Amino acid sequence: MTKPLEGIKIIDFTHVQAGPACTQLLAWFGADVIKVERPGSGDVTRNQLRDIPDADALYFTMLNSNKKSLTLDTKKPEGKEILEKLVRESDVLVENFGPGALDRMGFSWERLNELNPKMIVASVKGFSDGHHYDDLKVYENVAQCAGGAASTTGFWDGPPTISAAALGDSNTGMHLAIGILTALIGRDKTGKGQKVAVSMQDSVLNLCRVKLRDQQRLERVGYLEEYPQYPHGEFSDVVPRGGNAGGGGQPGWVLKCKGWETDPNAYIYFTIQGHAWEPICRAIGKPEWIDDPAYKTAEARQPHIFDIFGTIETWLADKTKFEAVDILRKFDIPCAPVLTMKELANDPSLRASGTIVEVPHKKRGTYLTVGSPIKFSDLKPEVTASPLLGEHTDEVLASLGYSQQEIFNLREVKAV
Ligand code: CAO
Repeated sequence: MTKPLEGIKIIDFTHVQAGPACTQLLAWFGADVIKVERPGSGDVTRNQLRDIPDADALYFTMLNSNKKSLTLDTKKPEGKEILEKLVRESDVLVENFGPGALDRMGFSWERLNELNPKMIVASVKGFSDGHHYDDLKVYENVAQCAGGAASTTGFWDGPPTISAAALGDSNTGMHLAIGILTALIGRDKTGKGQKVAVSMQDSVLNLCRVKLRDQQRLERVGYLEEYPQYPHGEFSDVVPRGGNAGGGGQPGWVLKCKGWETDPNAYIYFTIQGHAWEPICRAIGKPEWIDDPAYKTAEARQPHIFDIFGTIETWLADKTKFEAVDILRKFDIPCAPVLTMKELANDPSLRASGTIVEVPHKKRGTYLTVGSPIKFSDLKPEVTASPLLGEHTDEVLASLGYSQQEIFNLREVKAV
């Protein structure tokens, strides 16, 4: 089967997580992704949080599958010459260096565009160009704070809280992938490449748009009826942290199930969907609530919503999270068990769908990773191992016309 991105050549000048997540996705869909790494050390994540001595860390292997690795010192003249050759014959260059690093290396957008006017140059930075913080280096949690996620996550009586989900890193990489694919389609029409830039702050904010919605509602009416602070607590003039409250119009909360005293994940998420009130009452054995004016409407329920959740917890007390969901699903109630990483890793449905995959690796043996979350009818993305440092240096240089002797000489001066 021909993969949709086959024939698209990508110079992957990325490191850590935001950039590599983007190029990995494109590699799964068939692009020829050549990761350019500094000789001797490579992407810093190869060494970070190692669990096996002398083998690439999972941090690296889980973000760099399906790629080739070329070692190149792009600060040396020989390295620059090789990069220029690659640029001339590539479709995309992706980078997420600190601000100005690519310019200092001598590869500004203008220079790259001069070398190959058809090439798309895609960048991740912490803040967008021209932003008053655009000189800052940024990691995941910094972006979550700058993009509005931290101030709105957690409990009202605790500090701003970081989400475990990589809203700053992988999320930004996904935005960049959409930008690259859009620019490739644009190039088919115009014949021209362009610069695609995504900032981590903007990408986090894009996912926090319901909180910007809430800021405007708060300013207009002075309260947010779906937050636990309503109606008994106080609102200030900024969107508060709402704990586990539902973000839309449906109240919800994390509720204890059987075993919660000893198992920190014996919980389900329960949603009180307005039109599902009758089935909820039937499911939890409270048919008398169906027509009770104190319970019948969402407005009537809101002032004592936590008492209602308390009653549901009493009903849940003798049911595991899985048993509870198996009952509630029959009543069409939106809910799910709170799943641990161990449960997800062993989930037969996720294995069958290719969302969790086992990948054989030359040095590590087999490791687990997350496969493509996007499913196609005509493409089954296959995940192959991440490359060893410099594994494809000879192959890539030979394809650029370098002889064995020339490659030997480049190694002698540590340019590759
Ligand atoms: N050959 C020679 N030099 C190389 C090279 C190569 N193959 N690859 C990288 N370098 C050089 C760069 O040119 C740069 O040199 P100068 O600073 O002297 O110009 C240097 O390595 C360091 O690059 P950096 O600033 O990107 O690295 P850092 O470790 O100091 O910062 C990070 C890391 C992530 C904070 C920064 O890259 C950044 O802010 N990136 C943009 C935002 C981003 O993507 N963050 C998410 C990372 S995932 O959490």
